[in-house]
Amino acid sequence: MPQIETDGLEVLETREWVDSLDYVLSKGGGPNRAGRLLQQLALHARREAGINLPFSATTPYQNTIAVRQQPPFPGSQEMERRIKSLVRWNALAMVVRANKIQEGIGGHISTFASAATLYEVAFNHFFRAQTETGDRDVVYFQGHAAPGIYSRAYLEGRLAKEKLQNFRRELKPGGGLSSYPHPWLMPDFWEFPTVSMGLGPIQAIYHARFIKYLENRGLKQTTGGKVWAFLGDGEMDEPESLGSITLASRERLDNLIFVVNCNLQRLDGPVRGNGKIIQELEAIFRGAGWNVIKVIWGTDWDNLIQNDRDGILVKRLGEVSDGQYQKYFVESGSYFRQNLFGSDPRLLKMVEHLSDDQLARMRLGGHDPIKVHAAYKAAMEHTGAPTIILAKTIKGYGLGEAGEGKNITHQQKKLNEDELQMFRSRFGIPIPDDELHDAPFYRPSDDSAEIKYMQAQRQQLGGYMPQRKVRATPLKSVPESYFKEFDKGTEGREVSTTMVFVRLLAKLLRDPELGKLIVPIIPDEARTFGMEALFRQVGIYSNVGQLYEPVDMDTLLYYKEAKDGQILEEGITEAGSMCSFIAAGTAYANHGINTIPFFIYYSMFGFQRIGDLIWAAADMRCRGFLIGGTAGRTTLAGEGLQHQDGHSHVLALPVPNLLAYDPAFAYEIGIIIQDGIKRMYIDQESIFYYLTVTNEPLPMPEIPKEGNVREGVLKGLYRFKASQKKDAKLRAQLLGSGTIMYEALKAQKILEEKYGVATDVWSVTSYKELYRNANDCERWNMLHPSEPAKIPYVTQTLQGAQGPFIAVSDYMKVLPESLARWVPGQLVSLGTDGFGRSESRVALRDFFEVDAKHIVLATLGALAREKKIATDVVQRAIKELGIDPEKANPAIS
Ligand SMILES: Cc1ncc(C[n+]2csc(CCOP(=O)(O)OP(=O)(O)O)c2C)c(N)n1
Ligand SMILES: [Mg+2]
Repeated sequence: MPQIETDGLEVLETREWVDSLDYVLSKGGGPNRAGRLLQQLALHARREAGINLPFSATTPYQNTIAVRQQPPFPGSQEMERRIKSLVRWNALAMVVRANKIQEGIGGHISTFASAATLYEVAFNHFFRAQTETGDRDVVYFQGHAAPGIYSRAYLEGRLAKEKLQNFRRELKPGGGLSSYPHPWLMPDFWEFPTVSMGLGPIQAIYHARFIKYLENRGLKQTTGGKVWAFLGDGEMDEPESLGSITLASRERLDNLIFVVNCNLQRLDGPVRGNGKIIQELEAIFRGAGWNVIKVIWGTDWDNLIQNDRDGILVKRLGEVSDGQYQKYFVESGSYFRQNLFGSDPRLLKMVEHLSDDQLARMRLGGHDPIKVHAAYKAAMEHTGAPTIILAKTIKGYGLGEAGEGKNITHQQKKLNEDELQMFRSRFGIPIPDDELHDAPFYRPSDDSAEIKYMQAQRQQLGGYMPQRKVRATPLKSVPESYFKEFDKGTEGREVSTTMVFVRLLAKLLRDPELGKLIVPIIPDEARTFGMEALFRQVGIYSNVGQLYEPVDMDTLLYYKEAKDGQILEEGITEAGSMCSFIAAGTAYANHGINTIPFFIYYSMFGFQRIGDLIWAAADMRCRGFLIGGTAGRTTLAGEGLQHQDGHSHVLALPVPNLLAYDPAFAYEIGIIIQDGIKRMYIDQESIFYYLTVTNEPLPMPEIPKEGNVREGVLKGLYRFKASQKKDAKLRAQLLGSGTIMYEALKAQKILEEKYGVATDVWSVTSYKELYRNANDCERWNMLHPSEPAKIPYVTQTLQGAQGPFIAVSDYMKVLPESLARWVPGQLVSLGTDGFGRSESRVALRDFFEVDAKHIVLATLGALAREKKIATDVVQRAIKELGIDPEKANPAIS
């Protein structure tokens, strides 16, 4: 803020300068020329007198768009006001009714109440369901503004009244409306689940980037669609909201528009009571290179601000804190006059022509369609950078005593009769007093002027929004040949399952049809996973190509960036990478393109770091493959506690439509990925995959000839290696997974050779699938008691195999234990519960008791419990195997 001058001569001098500038602005070259002139002045001042203008991250507390730059409003303001009132009423009624019928069912009134103008201007003039070039806009609606969006859809005739009546009552006969945007629950309506705060903004950024990627790679022909994200000012505190904003400017995402509803409040109270959220966000986004448009004051303020030649009013407006502004919203006009303008007699003079009432009704920018329209138009036309619109509003606008601007307003869902009456009258809804008590919905007839107007506007913009559609046609086939190679194994050559995966990926990338649809996503771990060959093969995506000579240009596998590069090398951001995964995995719906994302990352930084984004992906019916690299608690030598993952498969359990596999062998990976592509992209199932791969080089076996291995791999269990000792008296079954499978195979040998125990070794590729199937059967049996019981796949498969059953994996013991009820015999589970250690694989497996000797011991112990061998044998084995029975428990050490 500049100093305000009081010295008469200085004031005069300043006036002269300002007048000169005004002259240039009006008569000379306009704003551009004026801008250049100011820059030259600043340069001159620095060069001649060493004057450095102080850095300012913010601009004064006024609208970015000057009144004279405002375009004329293209529609009927009066008509749009009436429509907006109808939307407001039904949104409010929806929540009030729901809570009348069942107290505590929840819902939000005040968020949409503050955002109604922001949405309505966009619905009537900007959101394009289809552009002239066949493209479209995508919109991330603020999650808890959902009642307003439903309300509009009701007025548009897209949602029946019964649906609105069942807001938040989704299990009612005929269905209801979900509380927030959930594509899983309303797959024809919602596209993006946004109510977990912060996930909307970061996804919008990566989505806008992914659209440019599709265009630059020639997968999407048309351009011009915008990604809009409607956000709360409180929501901007989430690290995800701000964490990736420089990506948007770096990538020049002029197809991205953030609209932040700055109602100055969050759930509990003010967002920045002692500060100013609009100024804070302006500084952050300006600093990050965004185009920032502030929409603070409505038309009512235009004259005051224009007449503020010396800037004293704008200075005062900039001094007042948000907490105090909130107080003005709930106070009288006289309080406003005294408190804000009373600080300076000149200010009081500026408003003396306005009554207290007029002062109290001075509208804010976010409630003024003219200002909002101007901002949207400027955002649409801006090139070279993303735009953020910071619109000042009042939370609970229109609720009056029931909550307008009050701290309790976020949770307000009940209005008494007086409050309903007031709201009804304020917005002119033609419902008589005696019908008001249960807040009836109100929709004028189809041929009313309001409905006709809103329909015409939407028609002009290409249709209704939001609307979720699957726009891609299914893939025809998955080429078999790429997967077959893995059935042969490696003939003794040692390779890691990561290498197997990378090889498969490289092959798929070469396919003339499928290849271009693959989207490899890596958060700065390509070299960790031996994927650097792909840099050269398909290139790293860069929106500007490669503007430098890469340091390793003379090598075969140089770091190649290209405009049509295929790899999304995201840098160190698992959250950002996951957003790219979601954008690519939902492009079948959003853009009609069957992109197939493969996101490979350190498995430890997946579910436990970005679990909420994975949950959102599931909700969104996202497709693709999450690949947890260096997975397993004991397969990663040296790295220790922070890196060794022994629980991602447990964390994968809660995600309902996620299939999780822990493959041991090359052919298993081939089978799973082939079937995955088929199920997701040909059969169009709303599922996605999690596969763990490890970095331990091991010889990959051939696919067993006997049994239906393919089915077993996919369902989660099959016999990999039967014992040759048909006549053995002692028998047991070993269940192995991932790399620990090799320990099970070693144990099989020791048990047979040293202890005369014949064991079959089974490969468990997916505990999750087995668990899901068993529960499904059990549930069906419970509900159909008089029909023949369904037998879970795990039980069917192990039936006849003589127990005990010893299961071992590189994950927590709870995974196999989840199946205990359905395993036909005693189940003993070995796993890696506890914190990891920096050590060698051998030492780690000893520490976690998942190596061959512990498998042997567990097997003998189980046989002893079944009285098939004597305890002495087990006692002796502990010695023979070199196990220290007093060693610390890894689970808690
Ligand atoms: C990650 C997350 N944390 C907490 C919440 C609960 N919550 C829902 S709305 C809300 C306040 C939102 O404030 P703001 O972003 O300013 O939106 P407004 O309603 O004011 O427009 C909170 C805390 C949530 N939905 N997501
Ligand atoms: Mg808010």
